Amino acid sequence: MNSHPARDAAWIALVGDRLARAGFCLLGRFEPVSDDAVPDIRPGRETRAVLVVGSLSNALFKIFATSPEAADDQPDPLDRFTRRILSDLAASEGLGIVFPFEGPPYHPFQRWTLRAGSFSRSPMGVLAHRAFGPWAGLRGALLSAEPLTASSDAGADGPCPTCLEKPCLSACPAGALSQAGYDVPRCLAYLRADPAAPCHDGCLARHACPFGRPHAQSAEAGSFHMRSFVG
Ligand code: B12
Ligand code: SF4
Ligand code: SF4
Repeated sequence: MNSHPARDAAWIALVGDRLARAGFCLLGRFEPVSDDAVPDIRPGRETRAVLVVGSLSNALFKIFATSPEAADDQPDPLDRFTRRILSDLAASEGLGIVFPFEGPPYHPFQRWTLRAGSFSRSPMGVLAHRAFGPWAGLRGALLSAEPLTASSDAGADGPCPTCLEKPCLSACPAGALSQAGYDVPRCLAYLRADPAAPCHDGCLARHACPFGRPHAQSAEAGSFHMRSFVG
């Protein structure tokens, strides 16, 4: 007997509400095929649907800041907070869960988010969305053994293919971004050489994107992420 509620539009909305109350958001969903490299929930229990969970930093940070993980001086507080909250939600809904920070090898979270729709890959490497711009973090994937009965509500494709000027590319003071991609060592060398560089409060290239400006990271959230990136 299936003890879980039907995975219909009402259930998806309920999961979305629970995520929003905890500071997260439902970015999209898809039915995996073998090329997607989505794991089984456990041996013999295949994943039939994936719900991609993300966050917008400013909403998440308000809630995360009051959590025990934010105050315990242990490593990776945001990842531990995310694991606790999303694992509880997954268990209560009879879902599996995997995280982007598990690895290496890492789960291909950007590939999964592109499969869910509404995003495009930006020249910076991050995925961009018409409403959220380059500001959505990817936080987890909920795995359902039951197929979803509601059809996908993915919106229009992400903005990058039709963004002709690509202001993100020219905004990098280190010249680390070009049509050829993101030169990570060059970006890091610039940041490490200049502790006063404005990028330490958030990547200037991301801030140059005209999409999703209301969701741009605050200096507090930006410096939290940049500290963990610069190491
Ligand atoms: C390793 C890693 C890095 C490494 C190396 C990236 C690389 N060259 O592969 C480093 C440390 C450089 C890095 C940096 C950043 N990262 Co990073 N990173 C990851 C991680 C943990 C694994 C990537 C991976 O190997 N996946 C496995 C492959 C098989 O999966 P995939 O989906 O097909 O992966 C694709 C991406 O890796 C992409 N890619 C290639 N080069 C780059 C470069 C960048 C900057 C990004 C974002 C992606 C990217 O190409 C892969 C093949 O299609 C992912 C989380 C995850 N699980 O995916 C985050 C992730 C890709 N990173 C992310 C972000 C935001 C960043 C930063 C921008 C944030 C920051 N401040 O720390 C920085 C860049 C610095 C800046 N200028 O601001 C986000 C992207 C969110 C989005 N909207 O797309 C992710 C998803 C983490 C998250 N939890 O949200 N990252
Ligand atoms: S500036 Fe244009 S190309 Fe760059 S991330 Fe934003 S929409 Fe994409
Ligand atoms: S953090 Fe600064 S140096 Fe690095 S890619 Fe962004 S704008 Fe360029």
